Amino acid sequence: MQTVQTSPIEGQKPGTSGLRKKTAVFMGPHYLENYVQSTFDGIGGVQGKTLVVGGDGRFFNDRAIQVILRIAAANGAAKCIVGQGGILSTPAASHLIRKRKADGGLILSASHNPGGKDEDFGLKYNGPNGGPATEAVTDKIFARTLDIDVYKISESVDIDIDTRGMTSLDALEIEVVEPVADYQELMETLFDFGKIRALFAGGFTMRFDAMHAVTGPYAHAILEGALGAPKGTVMNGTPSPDFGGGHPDPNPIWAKDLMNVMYGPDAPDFGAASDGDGDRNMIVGRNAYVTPSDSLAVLTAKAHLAPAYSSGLTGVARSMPTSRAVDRVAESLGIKCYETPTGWKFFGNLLDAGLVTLCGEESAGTGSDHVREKDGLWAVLLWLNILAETKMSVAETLDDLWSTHGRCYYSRHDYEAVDSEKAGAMISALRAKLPALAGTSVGGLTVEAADEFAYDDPVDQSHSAGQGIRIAFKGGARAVFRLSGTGTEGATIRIYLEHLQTDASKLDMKPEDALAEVCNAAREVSDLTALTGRVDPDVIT
Ligand code: VG1
Ligand code: CO
Repeated sequence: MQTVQTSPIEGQKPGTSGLRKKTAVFMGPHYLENYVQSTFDGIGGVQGKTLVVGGDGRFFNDRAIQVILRIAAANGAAKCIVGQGGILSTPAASHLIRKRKADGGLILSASHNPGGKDEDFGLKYNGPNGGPATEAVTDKIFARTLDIDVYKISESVDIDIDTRGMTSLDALEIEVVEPVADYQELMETLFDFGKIRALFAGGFTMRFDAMHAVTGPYAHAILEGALGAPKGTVMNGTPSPDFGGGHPDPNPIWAKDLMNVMYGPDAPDFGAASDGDGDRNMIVGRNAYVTPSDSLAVLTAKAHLAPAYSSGLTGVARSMPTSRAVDRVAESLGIKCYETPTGWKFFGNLLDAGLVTLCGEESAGTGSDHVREKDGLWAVLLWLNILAETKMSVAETLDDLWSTHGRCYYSRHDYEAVDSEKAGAMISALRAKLPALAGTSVGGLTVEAADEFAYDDPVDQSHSAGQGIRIAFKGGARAVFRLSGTGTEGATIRIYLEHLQTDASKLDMKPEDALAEVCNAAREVSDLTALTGRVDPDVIT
């Protein structure tokens, strides 16, 4: 064992779970070591603890795991449970932490960000409930990154993480486990696999785009294996360290292969995609893209058709920028809908306390109380279970939602790699305007209410301020502004646009037309172009 003198590292933003940086930064001298030691120090040490370790297989995943194991050994950890080949999807890691009653886990991923030597890498700590660390814990880790002076590391040769079974490193016990089996077993307890198998046997067709990322092996085993979908149902199903050179981000822009199939001449009945680490999902029917916000609303309305949720939902939650479609469904079901800040960690307490069963975010994350992360394949299986019961198409399912509850037209505009100072200045200027906005007219719309979202956790009473600016307009439109916490270059400004339409004759508009007014109003009120020099967004989802 070696004790290495080191100095503080720069990089983690306060309030964010884990760290995302260019891979080269993580590979720099002592950087990863410092962050792993800071994490261990921040959680009160790992002496005698059991940790789950795995990642999405991106470039540097395997090397980073070797470093983590050596630091865990030197810090006295009792055991590490590692996915074979270093692979674990984020939801599978969450499940394994819970199933094995581990003290936590380290997940290696930069999620939907591209991977490779010149792209992104990431590492985050999840707690004993299987979910992202709470702000109290991430604050301690962050504080430690600022004053770390030594790390401890074992001087061992590489451990074989490609072969299942038990091995050891000094006094650290290492168990290498098959990454899919436990997760698949959990899915079989939640859904009616027989019904879904019968759906496929009856000719229902599907494409699942794993985007060259971690869900490939899971989707092959579950969809084509256990559920009997024909070979070829899973596309881009072999994980690669650079995700085939693409962005493993399941949205209509980056999941182009799938969108082409679903809007092409021989479109299958159902399409879905998942991201780098398998926690996000995109759902699309034949010629029918489902916004993540609408997907959450549909799942809330129909979850009772799947065995795990047959007795109904205790409540639901959505992140603040997510559309209010789910609120309307929750109201009709007579259950509470919580509004939380962006980021899965805010759902953890609500799920642990049994206050909600389902939750979701506009950024293609949906999940339930079965784990403490969002779960891409879980959402796909719940959709399949629902369609197997209703025998409706995706388009019919959406029409049903909109005709019953109205339609929340929705879109997110991202402005990436904006100069951080300019982005900060834009938000500050907008914040300063808020008190005088109500009643004024912007871009032809009248402001009804404007504030900066803050959250009081109903379970632990913690207070989170500065969670995004929201402006509601008369007539059902809303614009939300916030800065991304996950970007790795400059600042990313996110503008979320929404328009609730309940007029039955206006449920069939093009989203960009339905949102044109609120889009103009948002640009005007924020002075976006004058303050940042930007006109058009880099990504529209
Ligand atoms: C983005 C999304 C947010 C999501 C987060 C992590 O954060 O907007 O909804 O929880 O990514 O997703 P931000 O701060 O960049 O807007 V992923 O799939 O890491 O796990
Ligand atoms: Co992800």
